[in-house]
Amino acid sequence: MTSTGGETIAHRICSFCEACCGLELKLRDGKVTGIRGNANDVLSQGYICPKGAALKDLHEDPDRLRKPLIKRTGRFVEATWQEAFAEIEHRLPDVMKRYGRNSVASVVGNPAAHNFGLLLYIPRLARAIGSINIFTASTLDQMPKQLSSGLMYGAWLSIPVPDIERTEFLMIIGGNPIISNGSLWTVPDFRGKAKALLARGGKLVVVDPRRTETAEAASRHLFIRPRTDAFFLLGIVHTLFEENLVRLGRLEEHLAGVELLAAAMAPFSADEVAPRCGISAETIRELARTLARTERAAVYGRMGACTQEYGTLVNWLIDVVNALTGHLDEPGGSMFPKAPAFVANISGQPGIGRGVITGRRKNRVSGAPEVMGEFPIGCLAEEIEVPGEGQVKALISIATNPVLAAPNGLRLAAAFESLEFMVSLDIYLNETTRHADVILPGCSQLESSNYEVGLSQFVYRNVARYSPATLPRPEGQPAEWENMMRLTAIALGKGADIDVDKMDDEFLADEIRGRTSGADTEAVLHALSRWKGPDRLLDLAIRRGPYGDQFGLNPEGLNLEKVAAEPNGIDLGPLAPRVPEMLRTPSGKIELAPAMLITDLKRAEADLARPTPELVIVGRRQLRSNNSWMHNLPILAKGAFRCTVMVNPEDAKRLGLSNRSRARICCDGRSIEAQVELSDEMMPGVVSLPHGWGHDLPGLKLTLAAERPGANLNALFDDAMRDPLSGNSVLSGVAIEMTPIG
Ligand SMILES: Nc1nc2c(c(=O)[nH]1)N[C@H]1C(S)=C(S)[C@@H](COP(=O)(O)OP(=O)(O)OC[C@H]3O[C@@H](n4cnc5c(=O)[nH]c(N)nc54)[C@H](O)[C@@H]3O)O[C@H]1N2
Ligand SMILES: Nc1nc2c(c(=O)[nH]1)N[C@H]1C(S)=C(S)[C@@H](COP(=O)(O)OP(=O)(O)OC[C@H]3O[C@@H](n4cnc5c(=O)[nH]c(N)nc54)[C@H](O)[C@@H]3O)O[C@H]1N2
Ligand code: SF4
Ligand SMILES: [Mo]
Repeated sequence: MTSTGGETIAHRICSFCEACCGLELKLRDGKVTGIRGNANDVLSQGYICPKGAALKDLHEDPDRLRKPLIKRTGRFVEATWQEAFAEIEHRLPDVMKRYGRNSVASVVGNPAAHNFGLLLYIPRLARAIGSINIFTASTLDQMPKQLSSGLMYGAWLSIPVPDIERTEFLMIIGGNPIISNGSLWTVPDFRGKAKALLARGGKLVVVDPRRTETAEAASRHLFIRPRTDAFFLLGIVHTLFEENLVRLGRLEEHLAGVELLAAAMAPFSADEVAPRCGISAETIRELARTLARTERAAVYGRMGACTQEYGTLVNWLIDVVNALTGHLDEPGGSMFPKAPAFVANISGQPGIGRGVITGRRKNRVSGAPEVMGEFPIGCLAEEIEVPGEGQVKALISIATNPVLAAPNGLRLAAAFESLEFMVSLDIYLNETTRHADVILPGCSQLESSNYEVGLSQFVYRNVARYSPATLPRPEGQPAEWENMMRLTAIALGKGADIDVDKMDDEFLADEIRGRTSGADTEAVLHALSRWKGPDRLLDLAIRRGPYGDQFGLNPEGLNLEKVAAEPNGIDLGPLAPRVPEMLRTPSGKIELAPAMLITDLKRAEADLARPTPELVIVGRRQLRSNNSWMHNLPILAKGAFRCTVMVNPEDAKRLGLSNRSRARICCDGRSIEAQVELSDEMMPGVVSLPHGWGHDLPGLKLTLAAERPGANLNALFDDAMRDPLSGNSVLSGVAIEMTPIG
């Protein structure tokens, strides 16, 4: 922070989305007077989107909760922190005692991934509760990529990203980074980087059932029938083998399963798959040839590639194509970042590991396998509804709004209402938290320090950046990690009235003692003593990490003090090849043909000739929106109404729909109403509606959002529709019927 004439300049990383832009904030008298991109930030170089500036509106939003709420006879009343925790202590252990630990479920949402005070304290709380019932937004999002990466490279989050500054050819499947600003890929100012790619003679190809903003900026756009990407990619892989285009390069000795893979491709020639995906066999072959013959190329996929029943196959095949064309782990191809802290592929023995397994447990009602320690969020409602031993009776929701974000959200809402006890850690009284008995509000983002724990392994360039708290917390407001510790203490039977700092010390000492000898533990604790809470965990992780000072063994190395001293961040250089050092598979190789995926090809083969439904619906992200929770911020809510269903004019004619008319959208007896927007951006037979809307439920405190509530896309979907391997919900390409209203 620097101060002149009563004005202070502060820096922090925006944690609204994965781009992680560096912000420069102007402050006067404890108020934010301006926000812009930090031109000197080592990663984002001044880039900012409209949401970054909305941090001020969020901080000032009168609807943002500042005091805990307790529900008394059906109505929320403000309470002190002491009263709120006393209520939880009174009710949560009682449920655990009467019904067992598995009766308490936790559900964690997207902002927790961007808030290290929550994220780093989830494992402690989960262990204290000891329930198998853990659910997160990952199974609405990226679980297929985590599973395919885990199987191939041995760690769930070892996910390669395009080396965009050096590539000549980038193919994007089911992602719209100009709007989303990148996902499982931290790439601020994607538009600028795409422009630079085209300017140096490179090509950008977008495969999407909508001609998206990214497609508009690309050299080529291909419509694809939703949910058929596995077939499209199988056609490419088949062609690579058929035409002898496979070029393994440096990775050859590190790849296992190439022959098995080749044999498994037999049923999927470009001619066989083309009718299913709506992309011609000639185009599929031509793309395979281009990928194989271009020196520096990468294929990348995102939400559209994940939220389908073959999500794990699709995400595996993306990396298979990169590997077979010699572009995996190569400059200009798809590469593995090297994060400074917390990441599985920087710790333990390099080059080998235990790999990943799934299905160590099955969920009680429908037998879905656990993946990465959690069950599919699509199983949450049934676990609450179906009686029997292990039925969920209490819920802890952490920064999540599944009533709008998860399929069949209204079923979930009814299930939440039937719980004996629910506590929500959130900042709003919204569609999900209205069902809670106690809401514990997190502080404003500006009032806490932060570090992007997970995203630093998906960056287009390695960096170390830390955000100190910009403003002090209001008197009495705890940090979110302190709330997490207090909940942990309650679950452990220690009561709410613990000394949080002391308990945090004890946990940390135990965790360090597990890995070092007694005398070293004291020395390490002493070395970390200038930090508290998540900051202290961060200092420990950085110091032990690949760039760390190793507590003095590498005096030039990093620690939190050095990182915090650089408001613009520390540049750790472009991505560099990491295979085999980053592998954590038991074989020490990249598994190109994991048994689970080869077996799953049979399911795809049997489904090759499935007929195309007449009309399907897909989702759409928008620049001034972020999932379900930013529709209450004035700077973002202004302008044209955006929750419209885009329909191709040809389809509209057939269905009797006109621009701005209202339509009913039905799916298996569930229905919503939405405003029609005619658009030739849409592939015929496909309509698109954004998710995260539907703020017209009773009992919300979202004044502005409720003025233009929009429709809840997820109210249409069946929560049982999943990719059986990863448990990810199917949220795309779902067959619907559409009829005019009035
Ligand atoms: N149909 C369809 N559905 C989708 C998607 C889609 O593309 N199509 N996308 C899916 C994806 S990718 C995701 S990630 C999920 C998101 O699913 P969720 O994470 O469940 O939904 P969000 O809308 O992000 O809700 C975030 C919640 O966190 C609260 N919150 C915000 N900041 C904080 C904070 O600092 N502390 C605390 N304690 N709470 C906070 C907000 O008030 C809100 O209640 O939605 C999924 N749902
Ligand atoms: N402005 C804004 N930014 C965000 C978010 C937000 O809500 N708003 N959310 C954040 C989150 S949580 C995430 S996970 C990321 C997501 O980041 P992205 O995945 O880049 O964003 P989406 O807009 O969901 O892109 C999915 C694309 O897939 C297409 N699609 C749908 N079905 C299919 C299909 O079957 N096959 C193919 N090939 N394409 C298909 C859709 O038309 C859409 O263009 O964005 C993050 N950034
Ligand atoms: S793109 Fe926008 S929302 Fe995302 S980090 Fe940057 S400023 Fe924040
Ligand atoms: Mo997401």
